[in-house]
Amino acid sequence: MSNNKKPVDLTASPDGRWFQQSKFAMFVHWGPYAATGGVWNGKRYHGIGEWLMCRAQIPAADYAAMAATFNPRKFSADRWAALAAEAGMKYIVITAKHHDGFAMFKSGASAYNIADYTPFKRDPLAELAKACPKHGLKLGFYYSQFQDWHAIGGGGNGWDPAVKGDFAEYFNGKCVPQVEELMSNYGDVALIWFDTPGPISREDSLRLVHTVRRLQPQCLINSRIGNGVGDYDSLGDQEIPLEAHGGLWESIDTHNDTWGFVEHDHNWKSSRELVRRLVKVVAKGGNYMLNIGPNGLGEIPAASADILREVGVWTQRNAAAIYNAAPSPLPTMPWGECTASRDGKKLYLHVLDYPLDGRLTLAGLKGTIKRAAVLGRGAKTLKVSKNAGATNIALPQQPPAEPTVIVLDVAGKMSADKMQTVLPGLRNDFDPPFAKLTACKAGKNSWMEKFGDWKHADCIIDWQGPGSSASWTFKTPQAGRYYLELDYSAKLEADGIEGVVSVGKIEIPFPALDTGQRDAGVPDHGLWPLYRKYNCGIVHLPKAGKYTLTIRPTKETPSGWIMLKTVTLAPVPTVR
Ligand code: FHN
Repeated sequence: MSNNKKPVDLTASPDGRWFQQSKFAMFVHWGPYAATGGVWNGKRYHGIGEWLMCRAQIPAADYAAMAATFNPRKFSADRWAALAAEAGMKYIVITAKHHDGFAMFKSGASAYNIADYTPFKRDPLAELAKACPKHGLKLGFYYSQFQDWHAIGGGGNGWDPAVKGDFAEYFNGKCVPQVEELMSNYGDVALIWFDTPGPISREDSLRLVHTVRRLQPQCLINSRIGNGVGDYDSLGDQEIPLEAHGGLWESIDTHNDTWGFVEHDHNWKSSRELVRRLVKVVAKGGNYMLNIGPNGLGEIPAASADILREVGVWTQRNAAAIYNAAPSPLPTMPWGECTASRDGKKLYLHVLDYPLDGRLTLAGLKGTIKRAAVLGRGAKTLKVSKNAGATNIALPQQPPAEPTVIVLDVAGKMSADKMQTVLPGLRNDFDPPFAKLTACKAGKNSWMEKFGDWKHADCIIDWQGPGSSASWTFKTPQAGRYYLELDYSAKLEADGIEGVVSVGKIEIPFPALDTGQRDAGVPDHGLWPLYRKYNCGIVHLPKAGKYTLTIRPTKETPSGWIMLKTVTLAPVPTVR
């Protein structure tokens, strides 16, 4: 830590190399809300648990009375850190203070904290600061800088007049001093994760940056500090991007459909799904930070912990393909994703959807493959052959792991043309970011399923009648038959407006169908879109070669027509 009196160089950014190498992290949402399990006065709230105080409009005094009984006596920093390390995570970020205003650390700035306000009396952050290094983990803190539903003047509490007041009073009296405490009392802090900046001023964001830099010059600050003054980018909640990004960034995800513990949410993503998501993020150049929500006793739910251990088996075996991996040099592949070693001598092919014919095809790859093998499964090599510009790797008949990673040792510089490849037996998605657009736009659509449970879709929107189109050029190494599937949302006004998909010489018309919309049930959010899959018909690609797939409306589209998420060429199942 630096001397307080030193002048602070706000232009000096911390070294982000450790962050870039880490790739996989544990996010922890934990506070008194965990003790309610998402139930208040006998009513079950579905959706994110840490928002219970707001959703049930609990007066600050009543919530504080509940918080005063918070006693997570089974909390073990060592067990949490051991689990994170076993899963293959490299750092932990824990809620030091969430929107409920309750500090999960001993704070001189506010007595409303776990050590002074509850029978528990311990400081979990101090215990984690000790445990994490023992397990090779770094530690970072989440801090809700604008929203504080307990402090007078804190942002976000529109239901309890008792906390109305001056924001500056809260900001100067609680927020800044608590950030100072976090930066002073816990040794090296790897990063600070601010959240929901709301209308916070640039001056206030910079004040926080200044505080962090003064006390911990190497502590990274995420983008949710607001006003564009963070060191790295946090994407939207539960957002896994389709496109590669440069710079330092992370996807943040939930294990079930909440951040804070909710006793009735059992919708755990499987270890296979978690690894798929981790791989997708790493292949695009980012970090994957997965949240767990410990319960009111301080235990990580057993179902969540068991799944994380399964993830650990995979990350350990496939470590070389994840940690410090470079993003994919290849375009989207229907069987999965690719990462590369930083020296460019190895490519890691993450086979997320195992080809039924046991052949992994890479079209348009230039360079020499010296050796192909299943990563972490001994020295046995796989046969590599070339055919009509495509590289084929003979896979073991049964997938040796899910997902299987194939490592290619390559000589010299590998390159790949960026054109998408369509392969039989696999789902070939055509995604909005890679389309050529004429008189329509690429947009993003986000909505909640349950409260706070965000979903995101890249979409093609704002179609301008028959002159507008989206197209993708692709190549295929062989003839094939595919279902042509659309995934889209359309409003009533678009119902019946015909579109046409052309692939080579084939033209398939289809009617846009109203998919309906859902009342968001949240003030100021209007209606959420609903998406549907629509099968337009079967497309035959008569031979190997290059094709263009184009979609367009045939009539004027006053309401913007469809929000198109994906066009897919999907396998046509056959009898045997
Ligand atoms: O409102 C919070 C929410 O409770 C949770 O902490 C997430 C995690 O990214 N951040 C906010 C919403 O984006």
